[in-house]
Amino acid sequence: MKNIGNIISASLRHPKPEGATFSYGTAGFRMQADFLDSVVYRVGLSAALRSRKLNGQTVGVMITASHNPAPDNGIKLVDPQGGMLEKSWETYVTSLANAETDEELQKEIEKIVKVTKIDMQGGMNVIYARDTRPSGEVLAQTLKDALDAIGATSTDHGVKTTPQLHYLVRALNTVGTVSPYGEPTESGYYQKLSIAFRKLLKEKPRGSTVYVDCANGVGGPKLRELKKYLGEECLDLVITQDDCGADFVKTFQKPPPGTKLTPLQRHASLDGDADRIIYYYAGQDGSFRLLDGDKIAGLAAMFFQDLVKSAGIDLKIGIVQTAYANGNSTNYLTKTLKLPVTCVATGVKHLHHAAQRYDIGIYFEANGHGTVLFSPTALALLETHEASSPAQHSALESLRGLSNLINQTVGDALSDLLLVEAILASKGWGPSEWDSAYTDLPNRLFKKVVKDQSLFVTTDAERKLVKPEGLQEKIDELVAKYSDGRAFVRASGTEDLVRIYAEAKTRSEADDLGMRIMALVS
Ligand code: 16G
Ligand code: MG
Repeated sequence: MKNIGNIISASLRHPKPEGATFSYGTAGFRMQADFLDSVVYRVGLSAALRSRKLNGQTVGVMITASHNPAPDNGIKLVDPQGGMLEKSWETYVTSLANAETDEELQKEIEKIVKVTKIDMQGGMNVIYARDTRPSGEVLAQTLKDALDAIGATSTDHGVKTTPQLHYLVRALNTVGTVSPYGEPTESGYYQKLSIAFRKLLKEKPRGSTVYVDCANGVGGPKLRELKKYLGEECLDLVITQDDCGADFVKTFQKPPPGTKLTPLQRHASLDGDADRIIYYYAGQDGSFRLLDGDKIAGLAAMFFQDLVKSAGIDLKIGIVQTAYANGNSTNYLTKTLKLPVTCVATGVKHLHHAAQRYDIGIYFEANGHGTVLFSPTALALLETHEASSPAQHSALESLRGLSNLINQTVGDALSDLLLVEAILASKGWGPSEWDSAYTDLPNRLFKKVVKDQSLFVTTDAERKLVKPEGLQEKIDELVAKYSDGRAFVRASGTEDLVRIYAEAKTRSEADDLGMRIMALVS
């Protein structure tokens, strides 16, 4: 490889911390920013190799640690179609990140080139962006160091939300093709979303307000930008920057401290890199109500089912959830709407993959990560189908609009916000009508620091433990004692601990079940 000398000499400036082991987790590498330098350098090399493997198509790199504390950071790769890095490549990236010496690094690079049969003659294109974390700027420099050393063409897109970077990657790779994804710029992204949203609202003024807390992250400035494109008459957005965000609201089931809820007023919280959103509101009686990812999935499923029926077309709708989905949300989808539901392991990449099996695949994690995917067949049908009545025409137009409004590369808080708002506007609903589809089963989430989280091995989409031996039987025995009881234990993919989820018919039963399993795990 002709640039190997450059790669190794630049690598001297980014030495690997001795003995450290890095793993490509649920959403890439994530840790205290101080330890990330060598990882970022090597991810840069991997991105370039991946691009070369795919004939120079543009690959994306995002520097973010999502909702983790400010001193953390992370890095992940985006494949040319805008989705997450293909699974088999996670191993290669990990082997580069863990090469102990520069000689080993060279060997690993040469091995990847050989094993994946990369023809090194030709260009490599990589774009990158970061969220607003203070450590992002220096890490972006390191990334550039790697891309320069290996000889890749690269563009720094500065501060972006994670889904914006995914959008840019897909848009860049589809310029001039039969299905261009959109103009490959940040303003192209806002234009695509806002034009679709205004069309869906049929330019009708919405006249009500939604309060959005952007978790002190990159969502704040970007939502402010999007707001300019939307126009006040379409949607009145009040943007706040609380420190907590979606994770706090979901975990503690209360509004961010300092946020006062007026009954029936819509509120939403994003996370740090704006790929996750949840809604909440106060009921007429002032009680706190959560409208999480499951509720968004339910709303979207109901809406898409109606539209597909009204449009008179045959498209198979399916929903993908994880074990964290509330039992009653699954009941609503399967028993009330009678739609197929698949359960997969935690992490956007697993849901995304499973959702691609449907014509319209709706996927949401309870924590608010999610989107809706239209298969190529579905898109073609929407394009060509001729309506035989004004009602069919209108439903088809709405489906077309939604396919543009929804970011199909990855879950996107800004796009999901507009999706929810478009559905509510179309139904003339407030949050309580939306909420009335079903009532969540009371549930509790615990975390437990253990000596070695790798001892906890799961199966059946993380719903059952195979190791430690005997533990699952004990959990089953406990669960059987509670009405509508369900519980599972899994190792976190982003933190060094074990998570415990329990739900049951009443609040006290859910608490009790969770606490007992916590004691078992200890
Ligand atoms: C990451 C995942 C998210 C998942 C969460 C689970 C992406 C973009 N993000 O944030 O989907 O819900 O991890 O974390 O894939 P845990 O393994 O610590 O429970
Ligand atoms: Mg995130």
